[in-house]
Amino acid sequence: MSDMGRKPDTNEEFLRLLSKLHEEGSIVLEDVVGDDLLAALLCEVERLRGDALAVSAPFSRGLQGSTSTHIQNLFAKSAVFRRATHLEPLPILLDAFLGQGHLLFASAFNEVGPGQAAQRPHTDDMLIQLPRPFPSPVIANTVWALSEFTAENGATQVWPRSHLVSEPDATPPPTTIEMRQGSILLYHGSLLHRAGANTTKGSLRPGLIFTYCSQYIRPYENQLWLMGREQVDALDAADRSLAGVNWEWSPRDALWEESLRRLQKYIKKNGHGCPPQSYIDDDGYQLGAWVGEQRQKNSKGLLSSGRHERLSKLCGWEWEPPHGGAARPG
Ligand SMILES: O=C(O)CCC(=O)C(=O)O
Repeated sequence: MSDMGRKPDTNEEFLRLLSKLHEEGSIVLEDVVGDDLLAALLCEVERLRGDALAVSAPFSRGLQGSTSTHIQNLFAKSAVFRRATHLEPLPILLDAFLGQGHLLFASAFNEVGPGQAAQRPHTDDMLIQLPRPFPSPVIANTVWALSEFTAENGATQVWPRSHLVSEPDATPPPTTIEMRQGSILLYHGSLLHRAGANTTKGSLRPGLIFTYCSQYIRPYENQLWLMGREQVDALDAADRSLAGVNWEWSPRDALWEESLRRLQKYIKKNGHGCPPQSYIDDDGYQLGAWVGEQRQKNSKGLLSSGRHERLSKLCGWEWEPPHGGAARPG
C-alpha cells in the first residue's frame, strides 16, 4: 500500500503521487514520520490524555464513538503538533493539491478503542455546499498512524474514486488502508471514508488528523484576530454568527435533522423513541448515542428550545432513559 517512504526525489515521483491523489482520492506516505517526532507526538498525546478538559466527552463525539478518545484543536495545544503539521512532504503536496498558501482547517487526535463500531461513511468537505464533484479540491485530510493501523484495530477505510462522483455510494465494500506506524494517509476531502471497526479486545488505534483547506476558504477580515477574544465573546448571536464563531452552522443543523429523521424511522419501526445507548442503525449511524447526547445536553440546559420542543413532540420520546439507563429492546 506504500506510495512513498521518503521525500519525493524527482519531479516525476512528485507528479506521480499528485496524480494518484487526484485520480484515486488517496495516497499513503509510508514511514515519513521520523522516530524523534513520533516519540515527541506520543509523549504530547499522553500529556493531554491526562487532561480531562482536553479530551472530548463521549456524548459530544457522535461520529467518533464512545470507546474512542478524541482530542480536538491540537494546533493550539502544543508546538510539537504545530511542527508536525508542516512535515515534509506535506507542504509541497498540499500547495500543489489545494493551491498555494493552504491553511490548517482542523487538528485532532482520534484513537479508536477496542470494540468500537466503524464510523458512518462520510466526507470531510460537507461544509462546502457546492454541486459535486468540485472542479478542484478544497479540503485535504491526513490521518497519521501513531501505531500500526490494521484491519482489526480500526484502520481507516476509503471508497476509492468516490470523490469523482456527485453522489458517493457506500454500498461497495471499502478499501482498508493498513499502515505501518509513522505513515500518513493523505486523501481528498470529498472521498468517502471512515475509521474502521476495532474488533480487537485490547488494541488501541491512535491517530492524528490534520485537515487542510485552500487559502480562500476564509473571510478577508478575521474578526477574532481583529477584535480579540473578549470582545468577540461579548457579541450577540447575530454578530457572532457573522464573525464565524457561532457553532450553530448549517451543516450541523443538517446533521441534526438527519439524526431526527433516523429516530422517526426507528420510532415507526419499534413503537418507541428509546433506542439502547449502543444501538446502531442499518447505515452504521450511532443513533442510541445521539439520543443520549440530546438528553444530556437537555439536562445541562444546552439544548435549544426549538430542538427541545421538536423532540418532546415525538411520539414515544422520553427525556429520561427507561429504568435509569437500561435499554429497551431495540
Ligand atoms: O481516524 C480515522 O481513521 C478517520 C477519522 C475520521 O474520518 C473522522 O473522525 O472524521
